[in-house]
Amino acid sequence: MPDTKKLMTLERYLHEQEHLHPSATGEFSALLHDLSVAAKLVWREVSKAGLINIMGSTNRRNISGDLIKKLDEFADETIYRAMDYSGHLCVMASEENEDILHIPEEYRSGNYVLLYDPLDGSSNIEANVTIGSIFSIYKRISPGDKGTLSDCLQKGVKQVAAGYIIYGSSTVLIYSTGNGVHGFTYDPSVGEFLLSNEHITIPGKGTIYSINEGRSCYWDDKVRHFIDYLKSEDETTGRPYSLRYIGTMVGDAHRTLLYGGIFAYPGDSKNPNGKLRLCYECNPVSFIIEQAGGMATDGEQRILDIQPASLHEHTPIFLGGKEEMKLLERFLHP
Ligand code: AFP
Repeated sequence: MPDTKKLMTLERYLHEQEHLHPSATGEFSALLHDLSVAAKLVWREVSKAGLINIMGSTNRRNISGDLIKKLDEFADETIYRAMDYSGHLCVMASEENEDILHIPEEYRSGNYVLLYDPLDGSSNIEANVTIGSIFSIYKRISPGDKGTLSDCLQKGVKQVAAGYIIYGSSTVLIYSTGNGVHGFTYDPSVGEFLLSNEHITIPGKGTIYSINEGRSCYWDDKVRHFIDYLKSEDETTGRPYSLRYIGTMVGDAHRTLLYGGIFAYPGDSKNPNGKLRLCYECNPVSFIIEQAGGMATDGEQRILDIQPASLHEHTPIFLGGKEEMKLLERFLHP
């Protein structure tokens, strides 16, 4: 018999999961399927990013005569259009848009809310460095037909599903519906995402720290002492740690998910709330990290417990395996 794991497409996996839960309506499966279609379209453009520049360098129009769009704008529109018609969503919000995005009048309004960062790390595109798309799904809380801002401003703990797609040396979709974290790798030759990592767990202890050390002159002493500790030598505790920093949050978080260690974008004297966005980056990634057995905080409280006050607010973040997160706590709250 062939190894059926190798034949496990995202579609089939979602279908089988749905059957394990008799009350499931199939709405999640439909939403995740539509997201995977958007991911394939974004992957197609991302994988020819350099070519788009070459083709666009003369008259900024592609071969079909369409205006060439920046990739992040393309990803933003593609995800919106892949998700707007299904009747499952009542509202969306994207990191690229100031306000919430309503569902077009011609389509039904549904029970769910989608928040997304269409292309995280877009300043890395030109250098061919890993970028990704991140998503969060919530149940709507507002009455009525159209979704509202309040539907989008829910605590991360209310997420019913979250995940991301990484366009790296291969394209990988990671998601959780609160029942573990699962990964699917895109096989372009068959046009499908195939199950590659089921029930991913973050190592309890790692060997890597990940932070923009160029900003260390702005850090407070507690963060500095913690990082100094990780960098100092001690064989019995596995130090020094190695530094890895991509500058794409979803890439750094994905490596932390698989290899363990800690990723941080702390607040500092220039940016007290750090740089990363609570709703579009920190909540979905923290949901995944927690589901994989890790932890994510802003240094004071669990990221998923923060009540967002606005769509684009920032928060400091520290996430990683249990051992490094407990160690961090000792430095932040001695
Ligand atoms: P861009 O989308 O502008 O590239 O920003 C990416 C990002 O929001 C996040 O993905 C990175 O972790 C972070 O910025 C990197 O910021 P620094 O350049 O300040 O380290």
